[in-house]
Amino acid sequence: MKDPRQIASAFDIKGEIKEIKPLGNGLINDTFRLYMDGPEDYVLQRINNAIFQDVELLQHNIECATSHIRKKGGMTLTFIPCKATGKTYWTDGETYWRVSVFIRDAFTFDTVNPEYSYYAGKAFGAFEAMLADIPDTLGETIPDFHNMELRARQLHDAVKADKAGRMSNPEVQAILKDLLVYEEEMCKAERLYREGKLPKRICHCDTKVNNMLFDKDGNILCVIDLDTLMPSFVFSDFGDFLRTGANTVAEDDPAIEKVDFRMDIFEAFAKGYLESATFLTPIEKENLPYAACLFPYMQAVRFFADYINGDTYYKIKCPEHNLVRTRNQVALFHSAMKKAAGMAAFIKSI
Ligand code: GN1
Ligand code: MG
Repeated sequence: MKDPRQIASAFDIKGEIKEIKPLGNGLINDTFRLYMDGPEDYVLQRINNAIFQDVELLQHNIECATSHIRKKGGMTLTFIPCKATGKTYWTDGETYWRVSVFIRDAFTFDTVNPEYSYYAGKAFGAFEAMLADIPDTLGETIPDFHNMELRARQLHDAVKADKAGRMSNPEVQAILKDLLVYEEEMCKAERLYREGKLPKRICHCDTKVNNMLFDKDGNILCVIDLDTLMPSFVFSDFGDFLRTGANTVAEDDPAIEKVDFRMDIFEAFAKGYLESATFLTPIEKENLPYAACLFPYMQAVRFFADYINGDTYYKIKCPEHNLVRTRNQVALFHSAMKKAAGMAAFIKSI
């Protein structure tokens, strides 16, 4: 890696850099905070271009979306152009970097209570509503990112190749068998789309709890981590928030007996979301409980395929990390499935 200080100075930033420290806990990009002697601090990020292969498209999506939100008076991220090219990223042909303004006095959370969950629902619904009339065409920064049929195929390919020799483990076989039972049911969104019954809209596609900035009073400042902003089903944003927000424990907690899908979080989030996502069609609305089950399932499939492939996608902190994550997400999926009827009843009631 090149010196972050040198890279940062390629951007049109104000003041001198006092210090650079790692920031956040994303699983894909490397993120740093630039402490400046000027009025603003910045966030410097190395974009993982093995995963985001079209950085030009990625930054195009982000620039269009942030300027559209800003025009509507919403708060959003501000990216700094590169001095030499005027583009919002810098590259030496190998690595890709970008800089945005650091938002001060903001907090992120890895867990939420029902009150914050309601605000989050409102914020993500409002985010989608603001982008509903964006005039630009946005592309898929990771093609078929939340396509369950593709994710299922990738799991089958991983199993067949067994690159890391992990398929001989009986537990791995048992998890596979369990996941396969639900595969067809979980691919419902793609079928509805092919039948012309389900639209794609501009979605955030990584609505983890910690991708939202709050102020000290609990007001939502803005939605961050816009890399996966792309056309998708609304299920992405609804389901992925609950995957992290409604789980009683973190997605990689090994204590799977503690995993439970929290209905209080579901109800608060759904209420907020339905208040601001007023554009939803009846099919989208009635499938929100499916979305709440789909995302733990899809994430289980993704972590599991990565484990079988020998951990090439997600950053890991221990050799079994992806297996631990898989167990956790499978448990969450089963908990959500048990509560799906209750979720449907709640959605109907509001
Ligand atoms: C990745 O990097 P991070 O933590 O924001 C992943 C998400 C997963 C998530 C699981 C581009 O997001 O899709 O849900 O890890 N992002 C990408 O924690 O694959
Ligand atoms: Mg993130």
